[in-house]
Amino acid sequence: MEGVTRIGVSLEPELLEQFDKVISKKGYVSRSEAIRDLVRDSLAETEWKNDHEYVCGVIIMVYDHDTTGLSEKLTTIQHAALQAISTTIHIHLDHDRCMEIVAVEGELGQMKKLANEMGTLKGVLRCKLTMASQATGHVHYVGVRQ
Ligand code: NI
Repeated sequence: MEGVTRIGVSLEPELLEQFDKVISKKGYVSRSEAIRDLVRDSLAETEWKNDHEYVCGVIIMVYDHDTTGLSEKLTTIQHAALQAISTTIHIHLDHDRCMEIVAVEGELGQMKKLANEMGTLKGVLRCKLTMASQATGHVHYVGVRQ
């Protein structure tokens, strides 16, 4: 491969065996590609430790829509964070549960606060913030905002 530097990595046999099992399950064709992805993830996560960093990502949330007042609370929180949210996708998972994918952009600290605010509400079963990338500093609106 052009433009790459080869490095040697020493691993204990057990660790290598576990690693090979995981990467084969994930469908990696080479150890190098799996290691490159791990390095990228690790670098990205380190970048995301600065709460003032401008980033974009998604909040994935699963909640029980029968919990009294929950849908209204989630809507109120999202309206209050209007500038940070570019779009929300709502999926009815089954009779009781809904999933929401909220695309967010802004300062990391704000994104964490928003995810935490929603994630700690009664009836929210899971709420996870995943950062995708550093962002340019403006939200790309989908559709017209009033
Ligand atoms: Ni629903």
